[in-house]
Amino acid sequence: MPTQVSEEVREALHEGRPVVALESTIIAHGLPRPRNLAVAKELEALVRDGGAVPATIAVLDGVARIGLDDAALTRVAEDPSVRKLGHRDLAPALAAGASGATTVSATAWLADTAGVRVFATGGLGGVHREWAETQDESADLRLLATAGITVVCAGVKSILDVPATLQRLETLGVTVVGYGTETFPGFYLSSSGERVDWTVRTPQDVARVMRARDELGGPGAALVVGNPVPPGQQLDPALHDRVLAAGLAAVREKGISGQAVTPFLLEYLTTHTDGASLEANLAAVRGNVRLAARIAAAYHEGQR
Ligand code: PSU
Ligand code: MN
Repeated sequence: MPTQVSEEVREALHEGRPVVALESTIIAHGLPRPRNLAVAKELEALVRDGGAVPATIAVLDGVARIGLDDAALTRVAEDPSVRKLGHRDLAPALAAGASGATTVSATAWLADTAGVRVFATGGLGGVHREWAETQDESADLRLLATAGITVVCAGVKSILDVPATLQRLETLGVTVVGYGTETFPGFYLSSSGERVDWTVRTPQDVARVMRARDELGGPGAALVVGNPVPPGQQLDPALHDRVLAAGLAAVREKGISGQAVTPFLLEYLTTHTDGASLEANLAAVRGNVRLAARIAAAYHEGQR
């Protein structure tokens, strides 16, 4: 089998216990070493504290792994040959026996296929600000239009064109709700300033939306739960805007394109904010992982 579900995750799914999927691109390509490994372990511990089983997802030696042991997690964090895999890269990576970290699109695909209902990440990919020239739009959006999974995120990355990304999510039929907020979160920032049509306030609220979706049937599409980073832990908005403008100029000057754009900008912000953007990013991810565990628990509670 090209897909391997860890024993712990398999048992939890079989017994109807809550499981939370975690992506690995943030570990391999979104966070600086060596801190990334500590974060990967911390996120798994947060899922467990919330009463769910963590399923970190990655491809190792041509096998899509759902639920990683310590050795696998360490490889994802430390091995520089670990690539970045979107969902379109999964089949060639498996065929070639390659190793790679999975983005939101690849993780959501594998999680959904394995029957994991809830997934936590930092910020989704989306429509880039230079879309008119580059047509760069993350494959995350396209996949979320077809995978019936609940994704807890701090909105979409603020390096993107947020209004355009929200428009695209609407076109694709992806449900978007704000968690305790009337505005869509802004990744490093608590608010993007854009309004959301629906607001939920508790994990049980989200579980009710999930169950309503199950009962409706019809075409599958993701439920995006936008969970803001607490205002006290957000990046200073003026600093954010200033450094991001310089980062976007650097992308143009250096001619960076394709998969490299997002990791470059995340690292640029970390360096040029003296690590403040990294702390905001981590605060957002931790909050999302905690909430995802509570949502998974509430959903499974209602199933019994
Ligand atoms: N959230 C973070 N850091 C990240 C990502 C999300 O806090 O690095 C990753 C996710 O894996 C997402 C990817 O799918 O960035 C988007 O990359 P691209 O824009 O190239 O599609
Ligand atoms: Mn892209």
